Amino acid sequence: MLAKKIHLPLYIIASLLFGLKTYIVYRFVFNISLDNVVQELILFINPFVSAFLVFALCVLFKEKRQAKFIRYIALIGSIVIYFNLVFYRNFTDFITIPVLFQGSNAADLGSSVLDLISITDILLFADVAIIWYLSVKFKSKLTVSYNKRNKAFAITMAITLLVVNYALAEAERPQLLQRTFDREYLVKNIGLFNYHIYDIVLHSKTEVQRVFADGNDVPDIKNYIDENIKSDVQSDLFGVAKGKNVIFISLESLQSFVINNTVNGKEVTPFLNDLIGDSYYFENFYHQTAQGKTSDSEFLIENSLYPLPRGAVFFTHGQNEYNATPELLKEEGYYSSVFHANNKSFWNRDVMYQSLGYDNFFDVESYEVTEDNSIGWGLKDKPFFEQSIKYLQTIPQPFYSKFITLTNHYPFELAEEDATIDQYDSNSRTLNQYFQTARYTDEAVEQFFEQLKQSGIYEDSIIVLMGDHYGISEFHNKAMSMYLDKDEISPYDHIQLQRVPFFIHIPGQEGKTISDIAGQIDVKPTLLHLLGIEDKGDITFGTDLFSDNQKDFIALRNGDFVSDNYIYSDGICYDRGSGEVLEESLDSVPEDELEDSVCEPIKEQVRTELSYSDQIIYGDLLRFYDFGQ
Ligand code: GP9
Ligand code: MN
Repeated sequence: MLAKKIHLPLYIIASLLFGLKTYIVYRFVFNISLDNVVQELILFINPFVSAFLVFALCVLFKEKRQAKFIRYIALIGSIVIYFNLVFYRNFTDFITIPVLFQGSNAADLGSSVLDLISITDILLFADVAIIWYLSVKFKSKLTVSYNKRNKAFAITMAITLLVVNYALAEAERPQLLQRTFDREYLVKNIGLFNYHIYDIVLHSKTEVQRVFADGNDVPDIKNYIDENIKSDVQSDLFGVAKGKNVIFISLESLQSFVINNTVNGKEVTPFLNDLIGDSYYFENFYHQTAQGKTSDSEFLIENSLYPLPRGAVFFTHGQNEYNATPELLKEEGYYSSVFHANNKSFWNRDVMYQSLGYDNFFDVESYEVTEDNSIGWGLKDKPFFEQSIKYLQTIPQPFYSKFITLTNHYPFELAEEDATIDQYDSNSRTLNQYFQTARYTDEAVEQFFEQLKQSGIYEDSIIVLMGDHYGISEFHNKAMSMYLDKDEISPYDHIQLQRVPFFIHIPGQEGKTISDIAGQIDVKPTLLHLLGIEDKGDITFGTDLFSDNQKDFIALRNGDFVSDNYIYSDGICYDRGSGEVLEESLDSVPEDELEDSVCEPIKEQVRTELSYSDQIIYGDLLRFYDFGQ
C-alpha cells in the first residue's frame, strides 16, 4: 500500500528493507567493534549501498523478469547473511573461501550446528517475505520500465554510492583493500557482500598462481641458497640453549633510535638499556617488513622467508605449506603458543598460525579487557603480561611462546597516570607521544621479567626481544631531524632509522653487543642454532648471526639494502660508515656505465633473492620440497 502511494520502485524498497536488515545484523548480532563516529557512519551506510548495487541490476531486465530477479536476490542474499551468522556464532569470524572448504572447519560446524541456530532466526527472512508479498501482489505496478532513463539513473546512483562508501572507508583506513589486514575491518567498511566478492577475487588470483606452479623452480632456488647463504661452520654457541623454553617478545613499533637515548634528559628505555649489559644485543639489526607490518615481522622470524611486496602474506597465503619454527620445534618436543590481546582474525592470524604449526593462540578472548585496563588498540601491555603469566605457568614445557605487545602502536595514546616521562616537544604529536608509550612498554617488559623470575620460569628459558617494524614514518621527518639534531633526514638516515632492537637474553650468560649487520630474516636460523637443532636442508634466506660466515647484506623489502660497506637507498649508493654519497641516482645510469658500480652487483643479488622468496610463496613451492633430506 505504502509503496504504491509513494511510488517507490520495488528495487528501491528491497534495497531499503534488505539494507536495514543487514545493518541490524551488523550492529547488533555480529560483534563488530566501532571506535569512532565515522566507523558508525560507514557501518550504517554500507548495507544500503551494497543492497542497492545488487538490486539495481534489475533495471537490466524486462519488467516481467525484474520482480523475479529481486525476489531471488533477496533470498540468496539472506542465505549468505545467515550462513555467515551461523559461522560467526561458532568462530567469531566471517567466512572466507579457503576456510569454507577447509575440512576441519566444516566438521566443527557440522557437529555443533544445532546449537548455533535458533527459531527466532526466521526473523532474518522477514524482509524476503515482505518483498515476495509486494512483488506478487502489486506485480508490474512496482517494476520500472525497461528504458534508458531508468537504467542510467540506477547505474549512476550505484556508482555514486559506491564511490562515497569507498572514499569514506579509505579515509578511515587508508589502503584498506591493498593491505587487507582484518576481515572485520573489511566487512565494517565495504560490507559483507563486497567483502565476499573481494575474497573470491583474491582467492582465485592466488589459486591460479598456485595451480600453474610446479616443483621445477625449487632446485634453482636451493642452489642459490646453498651457494650464497648456507655455511657449514658452526659457532661455539650451537646448542647453548638446548631444551630451554623460548620466550619471544615482539615489541610493537619499537625502533633502535630510542635505545640508550634520552628525552628531556630522561632515559627512554632504562630497562632495555640495562638489559644490553647481560644479553647478546645486535645494534645494527633491521626490520624487513612491508605492508603486512607486525604480521610480516612474524612471517620473517618464523620462516626466514621475505614477506610480499604488496599485501600481507598472512592474508594472501595463509594456507601455504611452510616449514616454520613452531613446526620444527614440535619435532623436538616443544609446545608453541602466541599471546596477543587482539581479535584472532586480525592479520588472519587464526588461519596462519595453524599453517605455521602453533599449538595455541591466546587471543583477546583469553584476557579480561575493561575500559580501565585498555587504551588505543586494546589491553595495555602491563595487564597483558600480568594476565599472561598464569597461562604460561600451565602450558607444557619446553615451550616456544611469542608475546606481541600493543600499547606502543600508532597513535601512541597513553593514559595520564601511565606516563612516567614527559612528552617531547616538536611539531609532531605522534613523535612527542611515542617516547611515553615506548617507556610504558619498557616498564611492562621489566615487570614481566620480574614475574618470570618469581614464577621460576626465567631460569629455564631464553628471552628474545625484537622491535617489529618502524613506528615513526617519514611523514614525521621534520620532528625526527630535530630530535636527532640533524638538518634533515636523508635517504641514508632513513635506512638507519629502520633499525629495531634485537636482544637474545640467556640467563647466566654474559652479554655482548654485536655490530655486524643483521635482520629479521636471520632470527629463525639463529634461534634454531642456539637450541642445537641441526639444519637438515631448510629453505631459508637468513643466516645464523653467531657464525663468522654470514651473508654480507640485509635486503629491505623495497629492494634497498644495507651491506657491510654500503647502504643503498632511494637510488643512491652511500658509504655505510661515513654516510658519504658514492654513486648518485643509480636507477637512471645506462647499463654499460654500471660496470664499476659498487652497489649494483649487490642490488642485483638482492633482487634475485627477493624474487626467489616471492616465487616460493606465490607458487606455494614448499609443498614440492622434501624437508629433512
Ligand atoms: C595487531 C597488532 C598491530 O594485532 O599486531 O598490528 P600492526 O598495525 O602493527 O601491523
Ligand atoms: Mn606492529
